[in-house]
Amino acid sequence: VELHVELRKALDAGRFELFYQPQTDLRTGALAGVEALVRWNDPVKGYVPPSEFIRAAEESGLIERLGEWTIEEACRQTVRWKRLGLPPVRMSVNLSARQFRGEDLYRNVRSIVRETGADPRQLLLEITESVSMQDVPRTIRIMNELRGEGIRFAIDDFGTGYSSLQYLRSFPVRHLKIDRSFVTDLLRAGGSEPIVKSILDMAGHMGLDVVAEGVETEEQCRKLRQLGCGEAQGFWYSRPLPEAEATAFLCKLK
Ligand code: G
Ligand code: G
Ligand code: MN
Ligand code: NA
Repeated sequence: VELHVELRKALDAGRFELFYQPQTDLRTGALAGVEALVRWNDPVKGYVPPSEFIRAAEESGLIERLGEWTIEEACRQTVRWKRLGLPPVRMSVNLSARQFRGEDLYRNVRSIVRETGADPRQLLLEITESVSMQDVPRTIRIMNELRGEGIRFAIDDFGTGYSSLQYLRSFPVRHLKIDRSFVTDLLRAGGSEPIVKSILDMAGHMGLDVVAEGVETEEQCRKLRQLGCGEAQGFWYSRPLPEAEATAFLCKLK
């Protein structure tokens, strides 16, 4: 069976789940937010990561449904956590290129937010650098429409694409995510430290918050803090957690 057929069946059968990975404020150690990461829970294969199906979902057009489901589920989760008495959690959600190119993103997101009763100010939509650069005026227009609802944006995988700094300045974004590859290479002699420093320096001047991805060791953490990076996400703090474990994680912090 072709992958996109399997994916469609899985979507109909409710076999997708969101995992949540905590993001930590490096200055205070407090929770800064979580990133929702989709998983396909297949009865035979177990949890299948997005690297194995996002492309097929994009190519088949299924990503529009899957993406809407993801935003809706992330919104519902913020409401469930609120009902448990937890403080509002910033919820990052990844948008795919195709979702962002679709005409209805603004209306869809707006209606999902209204129907779920989520607070749009908790939502932080992540778009990759390459997606944001495809049609810059249009990207800015859609971002501004959603900004009008109180939704914020982050540029994901920053440093791996070719965004002009001039364009970056005109995007209504407040957050950059430093790509994991730079964190991995941060402590090696001749590694990525100069690049990370430059990104942090630029972000500081532009008033952008920075999240470093893929932080796996205490040494990386210490270095990032020393360089003035605001937030970190990675296995050092926590793997992406299924709902029940993420809820337990948040309850422990309260
Ligand atoms: O979950 P994992 O750590 O394997 O994620 C791998 C990649 O898949 C991430 O870089 C992320 O950009 C992408 N991804 C995860 N969840 C989603 C999602 O809900 N929608 C889209 N479009 N991409 C996602
Ligand atoms: O949105 P993005 O594509 O960056 O999603 C983050 C991806 O990176 C997810 O697939 C997540 O499981 C993975 N990830 C998160 N933390 C770490 C980490 O510390 N190390 C590695 N190798 N992968 C991580
Ligand atoms: Mn991301
Ligand atoms: Na990323």
